[in-house]
Amino acid sequence: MKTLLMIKPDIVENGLHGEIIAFVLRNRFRITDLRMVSMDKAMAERFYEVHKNKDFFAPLVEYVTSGPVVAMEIDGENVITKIRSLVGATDPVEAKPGTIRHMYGISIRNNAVHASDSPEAAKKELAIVFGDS
Ligand code: 3AN
Repeated sequence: MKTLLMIKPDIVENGLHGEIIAFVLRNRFRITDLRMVSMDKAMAERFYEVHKNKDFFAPLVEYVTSGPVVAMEIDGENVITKIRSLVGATDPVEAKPGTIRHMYGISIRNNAVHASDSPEAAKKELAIVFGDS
């Protein structure tokens, strides 16, 4: 099973992506692909399609296209659930100590990373980010 873990633009801008990659590896996850990507508007809209009717959709697309992201393909048994638990709750205020969002998230929008939440989402998101490789 595979998932996508993506480090969001403000973290990359602040030079903290290396720490997150190291944290993932230290937790014994296997990164099978890794790429820095600048998402354009069309890519971001496809990526966040499930949220297209939400009021936070436009600012979310704006945010994720504001600079390069770092995308990781991670492989392993039950990796979707395991990575989601390493990432923590969507709102960093609710994320447990020791999770990526507790350590690096600053708000519900600027919550440091994205992690696929189902096998279908992982397949779609990996294709969007790594599709042309
Ligand atoms: P998760 O990333 O934990 O799966 P989703 O899929 O509900 O959470 O949300 C996708 C992204 O949309 C979040 N990572 C966050 O950046 C943004 N987001 C979610 N809820 C809100 C909200 N209420 N206000 C602003 N941005 C939000």
